[in-house]
Amino acid sequence: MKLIIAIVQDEDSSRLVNQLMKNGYGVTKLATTGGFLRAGNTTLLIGVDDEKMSAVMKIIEDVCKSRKQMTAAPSTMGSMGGMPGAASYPVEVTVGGATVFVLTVDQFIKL
Ligand code: 2BA
Repeated sequence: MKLIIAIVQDEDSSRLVNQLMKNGYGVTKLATTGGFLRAGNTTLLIGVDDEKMSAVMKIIEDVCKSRKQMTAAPSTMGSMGGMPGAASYPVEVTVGGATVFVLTVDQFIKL
């Protein structure tokens, strides 16, 4: 069994959860924040049997299309990653798509 940890854009998350549920996969949705943009994103935990991995990856790929976006990146100076009053600067970032980690699950227990 694998645990898929997928970090996706908030705007893609509802559709992705719907698609996963519709296809019978269990999913947990977490509200998270990206370290670079300091903006909300969504992390999904999806436990899946090994042979279903590629089907789940296909759903993620189909729903989470990447696109380019200009954004104001925060200054990364200072101990907490930003200095009060420091100017932000515009950067082009690729958003959407998905950042996916796949972990092997030792045990899956429901009590
Ligand atoms: P953020 O850290 O907010 O990053 C959002 C997007 O900003 C990134 O998209 C990337 O396109 C851009 N970006 C990140 N760091 C950058 C930098 N130093 N300079 C220029 N552009 C930069 P993704 O790479 O698709 O990442 C989307 C979200 O996935 C990230 O949000 C973060 O929450 C998570 N993530 C990405 N890589 C990760 C990792 N190695 N470990 C844990 N979480 C990760």
